Amino acid sequence: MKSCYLVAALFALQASAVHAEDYKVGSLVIHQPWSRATPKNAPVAGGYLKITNTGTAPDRLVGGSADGAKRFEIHEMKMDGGVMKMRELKDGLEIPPGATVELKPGSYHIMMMNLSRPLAKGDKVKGSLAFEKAGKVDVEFAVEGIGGSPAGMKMNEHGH
Ligand SMILES: [Cu+2]
Repeated sequence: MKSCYLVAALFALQASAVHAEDYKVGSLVIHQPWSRATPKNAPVAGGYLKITNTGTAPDRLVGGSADGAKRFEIHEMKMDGGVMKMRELKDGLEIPPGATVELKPGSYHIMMMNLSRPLAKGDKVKGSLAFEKAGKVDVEFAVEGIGGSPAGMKMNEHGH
């Protein structure tokens, strides 16, 4: 019964990001990178994806790049004294062996900062991800609609 539930959950997730693709590097599989359309004059966009480590050793997402973004950071969101705050993960994000780590709104995410142009729904943003062991892989972020912002995800909390 557990596997049926998982399959249903996977279909639900895929339906929300139908334009995106999977990428492989080393023993890592990167599922469906996507981003969100940005409001005019908002120089920041989130990047979301899932990373599965099919190997036997841990790896870390340590950086990357996105076309048009001067800065590319890996963030986490956490409750801090009742307020949702985000901070940069300076040492990157660990992908344990056999695990799938999801970067999603309200949780771990990539922050594309100082964007040279707004992102529009349907755009593809070329970029790359850098892993400590697996190395670098080129990916493409599919830009979805603006949708609702996760609670507490405010630009002024970045403090950069
Ligand atoms: Cu952030």
